[in-house]
Amino acid sequence: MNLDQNTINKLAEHLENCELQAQDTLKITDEYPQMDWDDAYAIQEVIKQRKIARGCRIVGLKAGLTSRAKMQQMGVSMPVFGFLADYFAVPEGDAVKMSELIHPKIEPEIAFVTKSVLKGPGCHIGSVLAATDFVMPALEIIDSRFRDFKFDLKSVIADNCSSSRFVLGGRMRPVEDLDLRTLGVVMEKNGEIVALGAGAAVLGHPAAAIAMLANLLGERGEEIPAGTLILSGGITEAVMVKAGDNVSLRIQELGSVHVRFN
Ligand code: OOG
Ligand code: MG
Repeated sequence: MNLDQNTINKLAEHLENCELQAQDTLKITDEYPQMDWDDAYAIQEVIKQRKIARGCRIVGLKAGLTSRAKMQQMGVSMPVFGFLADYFAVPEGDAVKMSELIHPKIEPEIAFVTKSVLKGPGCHIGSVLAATDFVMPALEIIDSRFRDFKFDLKSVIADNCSSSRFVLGGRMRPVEDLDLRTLGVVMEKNGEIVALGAGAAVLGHPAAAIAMLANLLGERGEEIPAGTLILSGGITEAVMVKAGDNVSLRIQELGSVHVRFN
């Protein structure tokens, strides 16, 4: 670690205030180029603790930048991980309030819910599938706190990987009889197709994103408890949204989920 605890706390407070007040900022590595990976995750952790202290519950985890489409769109080359707080969840049928966000984008994902503990190192697709209770379609709304979504990997990790809102819907399906790689994915905005893909876009198999997360947490002595919701990462590029937009996602075998913005 290269940053002291005071600087980490100050950056966490600044980034969280940007989130809560829907204000953008410059990427923090501009001012702190010496920031390392541990510093970045330490800032994310302080943001999490600030939310818990305020009475929020942490309701899940997410992997991000797990598909080539997303890595290319954002100009980075490695997946990242973040957390989901209770108020990020938008019930299907409700509207996402644009006034609470800066410049949201939406992306199609496969959500996993676990039924047993996953603890790295050594987790692989097989361990993840064995530990999966069910999968379901998810729309993630990301909203980088960094101006024009311009960031590097360390800044985005500190910013809890642009996490903002998510919507779950469709059908809960156990994975036994599904090939998650070949599930077709269709996202529509206002009735027009804006993104097409298949599960394999995420690291060759979406369960590989969950295995990576378990192995990364394992390095820190942490595990993924049973019953954890995990977003496995955008399958296609993220798409800009504005007030009045309606977005729907259909995933083969998993049904559909919708959200609107106002
Ligand atoms: C970072 C968050 C990426 C995903 O699914 O790839 C993410 C970003 O693109 O702002 O959530
Ligand atoms: Mg995502």
